[in-house]
Amino acid sequence: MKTELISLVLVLLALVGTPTGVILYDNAARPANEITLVAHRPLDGNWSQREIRVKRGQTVRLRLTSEDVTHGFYVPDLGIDAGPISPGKFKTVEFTPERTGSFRFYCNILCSHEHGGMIGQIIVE
Ligand SMILES: [Cu+2]
Repeated sequence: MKTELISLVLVLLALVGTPTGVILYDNAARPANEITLVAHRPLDGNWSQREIRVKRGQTVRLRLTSEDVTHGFYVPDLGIDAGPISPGKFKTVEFTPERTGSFRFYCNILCSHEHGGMIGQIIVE
């Protein structure tokens, strides 16, 4: 009887504790500032966001993906070059801006004749 009670308590602890631990761990691992940026050819609307506002000193995680062809993501003044972003795949870039200002981002992989229009800016406040 006592063994059964102990088993029951252990099962309950596992049932409640596991999801709680997973949620706590997931939140701890995820920076406060996660932004998903979708690339598509300029005629279809360009980047999903052409202006990204972040805070100085706060770590930003960018999740980059493409809807059509392979694109690039390049922010020379922040030292970011994500390399090729394949359609349907995600690439993650993390950075912590140390100074305020406005930083241009570009597509740096020739994607279409509208390639030159694939620009935007990261504003660090
Ligand atoms: Cu391009």
